[in-house]
Amino acid sequence: MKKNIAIVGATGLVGRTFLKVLEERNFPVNKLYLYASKRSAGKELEFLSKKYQVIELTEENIKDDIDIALFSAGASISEVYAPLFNKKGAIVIDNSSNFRMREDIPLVVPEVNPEKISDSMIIANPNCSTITVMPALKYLDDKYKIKRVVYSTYQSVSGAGNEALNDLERNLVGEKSTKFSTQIAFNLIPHIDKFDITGYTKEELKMINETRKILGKENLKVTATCVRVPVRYAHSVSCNVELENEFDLDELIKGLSEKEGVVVLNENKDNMYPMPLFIEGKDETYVGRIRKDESVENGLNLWIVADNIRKGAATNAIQIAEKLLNY
Ligand code: 11C
Repeated sequence: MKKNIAIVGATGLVGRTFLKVLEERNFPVNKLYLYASKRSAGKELEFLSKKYQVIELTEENIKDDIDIALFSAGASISEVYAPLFNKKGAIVIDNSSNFRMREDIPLVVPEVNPEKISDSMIIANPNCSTITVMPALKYLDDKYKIKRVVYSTYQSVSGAGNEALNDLERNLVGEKSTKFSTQIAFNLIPHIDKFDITGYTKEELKMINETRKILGKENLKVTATCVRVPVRYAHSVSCNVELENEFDLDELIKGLSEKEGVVVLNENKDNMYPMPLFIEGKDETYVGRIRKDESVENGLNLWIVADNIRKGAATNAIQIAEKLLNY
């Protein structure tokens, strides 16, 4: 049955990608309501060749016939508006960090823990860097039991939104950044989101905590260093993993290549490994450079890349909505 869909944050990078992905996947949309801030209200966006006017996000403007609301407007908007949409009967799939660690809210990657989709009125979409690694890590955990993970991320500027993409372009013609604190072109910034008192950034803590919640291993040893790189789209993650069980590398690679949501690109001799430039626009997670880490027992190194706006945000949320259709 067709659903009435709302998009909150419709004019942003993820908001616009929701529209594209809904179209591409032939999601059964009946009515479509597009919400954004006052500044964007009245703008027109296209869906299936029809123009829709953006509605200002206010409590009074929330329609009472919405089935599913896809949110990508930041944590403070989600905090206020998700319960208001719920009150009008809409299930919210939220891209922000606001509800992710709440015990009563499922945090879902559909290829990993679809069983967590319950009758909760809010379902949280994980952080894009976490989503990138989850399908591969879930396979490794199911088959060999993960003991410890070390993440080093290489995150594209689009993760910080449109203004950050503009910074990269500005820097390339010699102008200063306005979104980032410093130049991102020809540079790396080992600082994503705010620092907390431990010296970790919130992005790093999100990867640590969300990994534990999604894999259902609250005591998993996991650490992360998150770095912004001058790449437009797609986040890359170097993962060093210690497994409890011994593995045969060829068998492990074959098993990974059969995991839903994973594409193995691991032909070193042909320079076939995942690179962000070529993963942009794709909906799967790409895994390469798969090799043993001989410095520890049952150690493994992997390089994983996914489009942060698509699988890391819009596509994952819409895959959750697809699961709701059959729920
Ligand atoms: C980035 N991963 O690349 C962030 C963007 O918690 O949903 C997404 C932040 C979040 O800057």
